[in-house]
Formats: sequence, structure tokens, C-alpha cells
Amino acid sequence: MQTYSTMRAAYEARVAEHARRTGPFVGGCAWVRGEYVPAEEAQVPLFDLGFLRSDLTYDVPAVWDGRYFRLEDHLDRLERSLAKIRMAPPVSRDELRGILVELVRKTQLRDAYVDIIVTRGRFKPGTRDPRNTETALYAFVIPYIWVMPLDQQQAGGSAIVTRNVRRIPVSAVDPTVKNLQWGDFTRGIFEALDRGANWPFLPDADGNLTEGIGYNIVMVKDDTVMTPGRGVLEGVTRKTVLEIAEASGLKTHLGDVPIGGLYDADEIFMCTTAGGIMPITTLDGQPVGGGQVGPVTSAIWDRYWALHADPTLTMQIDYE
Ligand code: PDG
Repeated sequence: MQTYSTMRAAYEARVAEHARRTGPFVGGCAWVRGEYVPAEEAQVPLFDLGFLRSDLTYDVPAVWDGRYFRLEDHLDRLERSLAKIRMAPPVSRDELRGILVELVRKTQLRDAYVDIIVTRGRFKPGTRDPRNTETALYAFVIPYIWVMPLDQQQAGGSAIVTRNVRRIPVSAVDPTVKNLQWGDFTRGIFEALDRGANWPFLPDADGNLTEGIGYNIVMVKDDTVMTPGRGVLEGVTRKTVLEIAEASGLKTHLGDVPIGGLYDADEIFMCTTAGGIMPITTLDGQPVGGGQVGPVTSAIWDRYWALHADPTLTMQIDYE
């Protein structure tokens, strides 16, 4: 990866610079019931249905080198999720954007993980009618999270296709609504760890690939980049990957990816906002392709991070 060392050095310099800042919010800032509080002190009210029933949706954009990356794509997805589960937006899009910028400003973080959570709120006393609640907004900004640590991104990680758990059916929980009903993923990560790997890939009941615990999955075969077209979250990182692939002259397939095809892949990687492009070099104990991070993954990795400086995809934060 050509840009790996320069990207990493610049990132580490920003982290070191941040470590010298002081103030109540440098470790993170949360927005809870109309107030900005240090992230570690933020609390959830017990009777919020988000907590009691996981009746919520959320979205996770990120800030990289002082810029929000594809924030409008995340806000679009959040609005679609809210509509699908019949929740009213708790604040307007402009207000939300304002809160998200203010949260970053308070922390002074240049690289951040940003979580926006909308819950159904709470039932009116004496009722259980989900139509009569006021939705509640929570948000927080904390230092950037690497779902796959940067060190591991150079060598690649070890994944398994789960045998003991499938992805919850689309007919039960719509995976395009970003949700925290993670029971299947939690079983998947335990199975992966039990089998000496770190990354579970969950199949659906038809033997097609879905996704994993917070990431989409992409495979490369010859000159085609393939990723499941249904039964998964429509990831913003996945969208960027497909755009990069098309711009590089590769073919793309957004459709069913049978599990069997994975064992024949030249390259495999996972992708998410919190970690970017995460190469997988071992699958079910066997090397993927040559067992090294492949050239397509590498090129997409480089381009993905380069795009974080592109003014058309980013929103610069004014820290003053
Ligand atoms: N699939 C699932 C189930 C996800 O939760 C996510 C996002 C993705 C795919 C990738 O979507 P995008 O490219 O838009 O980020 N997962 C982040 C991972 C961070 C974490 O804390 O695990 C999330 O759930 O917040």
C-alpha cells in the first residue's frame, strides 16, 4: 500500500497533537436531551424504548483530518431508516448538522467516530401506543475507531463463514435500517473467536453471503468487484468502494454472492466507516488468493483514504 505509511504517520501526528489538548471534552462529547456533556458522563434514561426494546435507528459518520466524510449520505440514510420504522425526525436536518459540527468543535478532535442515535422515546403514562411517543436524539463524538486495527490492515485479517448462525432474515429485521438488534452478530463473533479467527461472515438461509459485525463484505474475482445487493446495510463505504472500482475500469456486481464463490476469490475485504477498507487474507483457515493483501484491495485502500481530502465529498470543520 503506497499511501499506508504516509497516511499513518500523519494520523499519528494528529493523535499526538490532540493528546496535548486539555478541557472537559477532549475525550469525547455527547448530546443528550439538549445538552452537551463529556462523553463519559452521558447517561440514557432507563425508560427510553431505545434502551428497553432496541426500538431505535442510528448512523455513524466519521471525521477524518478535520472534515466530515460523506455526511450527507449518512444523513440521507438516517432519514430513510427513520421513515421505514415510522419515527419522526427529532430535529430538522439543519439542526442535526449544527449539533454534529458543534460536537466535533467541542472535542477539537481531527479524527472522530460520530454516532447519531434516534430512539422511539418513551410511552405516555398508562399507554403502550408506539404512535404517541416523542422520538429522542442522542449523539456523541469520540476518537476515531478502527474496527480492524491499522497494523492488521497491512497483513490482513482472518475470517470465517459462520456455521452456527445465519443473518436474521430480511422479513424479520430490515437490514437496510441501521439497527442494534445484534444478536446474530454477537453469536457470530463468538463463533469466530472460538474457531481462532476475528471476523465472522454471516450467510443467509439461501447460502448467500450477507455481512458481518459492523461491516459489508466485498470479494474480487478476476476484474470484478462483488458485494451482496440485498440482505445487508447499504454501506456508505461500500458505495465509495463501488465508485472507486468503476472509476478504475473494474467491473462491479451488486447482487447475490453465493458463499461457495468466496473460497475461489482472488481477494476479500470488509468495509465500514469505522476502519475503512479491511483486507481479509485467511478464510476458514485457508489463504485467500495468494494469502497476501491483493493489488485491487491495495489500490482501493489508497484511493479511499485519498478521497477523504476531496472537497466534493467532505465538509471542512471550522474549529474556532
Ligand atoms: N453493515 C453493518 C451491519 C454495519 O453496522 C455497518 C456500519 C456497515 C455494514 C458499513 O456501513 P458504512 O460503510 O456506512 O459504515 N458499522 C459501524 C461499525 C462501527 C462499530 O462500532 O462497529 C457501526 O455499526 O457503527
